[in-house]
Amino acid sequence: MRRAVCPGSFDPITNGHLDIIGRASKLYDVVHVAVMINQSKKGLFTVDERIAMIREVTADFGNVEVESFHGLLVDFCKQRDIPAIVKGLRAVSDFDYELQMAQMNNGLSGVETLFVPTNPTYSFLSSSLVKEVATWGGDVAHLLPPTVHEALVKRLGEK
Ligand code: COD
Repeated sequence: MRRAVCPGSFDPITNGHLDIIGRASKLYDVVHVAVMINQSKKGLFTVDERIAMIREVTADFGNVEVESFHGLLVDFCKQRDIPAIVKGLRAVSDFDYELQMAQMNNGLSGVETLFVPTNPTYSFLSSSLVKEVATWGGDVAHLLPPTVHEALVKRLGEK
């Protein structure tokens, strides 16, 4: 069984994330989506809310498992016998940090990182930018799955 993991904060999942997860799901038998818990970063959505949104929007892929993890990504991989991390690369600016993490993770445990070039439609897209634009009333509906967009508008309205 070929397994890979797509890790991230997913606060919330965007069409850019979804594109990478969908493409990974065609290459691997099982794709684990790991919502990595960073206690120093207060999210707009709780980890459970993020997991529920990701499960809903990846259900049609048929081979995606979603869970959270508190700790090192390499330990998530070790515990589930996952040999590969799949990451999207948006621009050269992503590369420096992603390369560092890939080399650190490989040095720690031998896990490989595979980079998938982003769909150019989403090359400028990040969860933080979407939240910022939506906070000021900008239209981000085309950048998120519809149910995620609905949840974002509702959450920002509560603030
Ligand atoms: N197009 C394509 N891919 C995208 C896009 C887009 N528009 N947006 C995001 N992605 C991909 C990227 O591969 C990105 O890395 C991933 O989705 C997740 O993005 P985010 O923004 O949700 O998550 P980040 O960048 O906050 O995630 C960082 C991790 C949680 C993966 C990292 O910090 C980590 O592995 N932490 C666990 C602790 C650990 O092991 N630390 C040591 C690392 S060496």
